[in-house]
Amino acid sequence: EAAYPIFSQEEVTSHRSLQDGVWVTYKGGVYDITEFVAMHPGGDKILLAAGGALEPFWALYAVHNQEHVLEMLSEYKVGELNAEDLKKQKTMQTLDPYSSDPERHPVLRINNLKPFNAEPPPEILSDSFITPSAFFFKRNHLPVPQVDPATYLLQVEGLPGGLLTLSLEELKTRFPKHTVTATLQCAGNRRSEMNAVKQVKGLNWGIAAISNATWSGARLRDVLLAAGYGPDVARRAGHVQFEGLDKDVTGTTYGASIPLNKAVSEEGDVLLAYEMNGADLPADHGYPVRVVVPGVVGARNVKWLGKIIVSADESSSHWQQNDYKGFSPGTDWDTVNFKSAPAIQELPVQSAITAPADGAVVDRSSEELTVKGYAWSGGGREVVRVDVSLDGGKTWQVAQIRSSEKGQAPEGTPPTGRAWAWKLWEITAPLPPGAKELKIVCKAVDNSYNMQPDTVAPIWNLRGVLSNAWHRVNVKIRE
Ligand code: MTE
Ligand code: MO
Repeated sequence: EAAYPIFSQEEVTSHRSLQDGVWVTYKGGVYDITEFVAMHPGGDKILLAAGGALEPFWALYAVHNQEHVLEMLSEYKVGELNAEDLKKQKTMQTLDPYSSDPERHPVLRINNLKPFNAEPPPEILSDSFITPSAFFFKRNHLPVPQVDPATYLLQVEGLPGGLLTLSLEELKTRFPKHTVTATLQCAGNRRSEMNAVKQVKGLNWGIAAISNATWSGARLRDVLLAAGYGPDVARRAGHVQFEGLDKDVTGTTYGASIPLNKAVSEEGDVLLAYEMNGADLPADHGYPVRVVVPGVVGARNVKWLGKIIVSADESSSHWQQNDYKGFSPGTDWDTVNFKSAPAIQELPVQSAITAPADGAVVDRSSEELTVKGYAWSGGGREVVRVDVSLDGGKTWQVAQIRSSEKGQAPEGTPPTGRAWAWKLWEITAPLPPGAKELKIVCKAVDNSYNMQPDTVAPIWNLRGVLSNAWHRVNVKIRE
């Protein structure tokens, strides 16, 4: 191997821009990746590592395609880091930003450990209308921040009253406590089915990146009114931005925004929640305060809430601007223009089969089969019907919406436009005589008569979001 020149950390650190060149280190090697960055402007988080080590970024963004980066790196090697600076780097890197993450229940299926992303087994999901917090899916982009409730302060900016600062105690005592049962769903729920059509970028979620809980807290509307919100504000502002207290290595916090209308509407039910299922929010779900935006994609339900900003603009965060948007199946990473699509807010109608599992075998002697699942729609639209087929969609039966069960669904229909919670459904049907296999399919209909598309390919998109095709499960019958 040819001897490479030796560089100090200081020399590496002086290369942090396209003008001065972009250098990074990896395992003691020094790499000049200027050309790569110039070819992929803004497309890769790699620029954040400019002048420093790649390793801590890979610990944070473990999901980003490391193999591809490694391959590309080998072409750009220009030198070695001197021994002393390499030793310093290694000491720093043993400080794991995830070491204070909370314990999690072992039943969860882990999609990614650091940051922690996990979903429950589907059959657990449909066993209870309210998902116990330990089983609620968890989707973190960053380490879980440790927040001291005694010193926690929530800041509210951008209103005539000036900066409003609230302690946890003030949030709990100055505003009425409001309780809402709402389903959260990640935009990437059921992404694995898109992956099966053609590779997408993102965590390979199954059908359980969705859960339902009871949330209690102050209404965002009440807090904004207390900070001086009024009709004049509505004329100049259009968005409410949220910043989390979770930060990446550069100090950038998780952020998102929702339309101002949703935030201030009396029927919007947007909460600054401090309780989940009747207890303090668990660390993974945003302790001590998170935003709950019923009917809206998980990504806008900002956890570990630090700041609220009423603004003319959407959040400028990566997750609002360059992620969580839908595109045509024909759009790929070379042609995608994130500015051309709106940020996902309300989600489309969804349903899935939680039991039996795909590939299950049922005995002919059991004569009957019970199929279970969930159904939900965004924007407060109520699911009014779930159709189930056992023969791949040739014939259909209407499933029963379950009402008496653990963590019981409220009686009656929710107010129009405020159906925030999912519906659990089931159907028990005789095994069709002669059939060796059942092709079970489900599809839901909401009260705007929105229906799910029948196949994945026409809704495939490069980020694998909004995956809501008919859900299909195949089951063998053993004679
Ligand atoms: N809020 C912060 N501060 N940091 C995050 O990483 N992830 C978002 C959202 N809020 C996230 C966040 C995403 S993408 C989803 S789907 C939901 O939180 C998941 O909420 P849960 O972990 O309570 O299920
Ligand atoms: Mo998400």
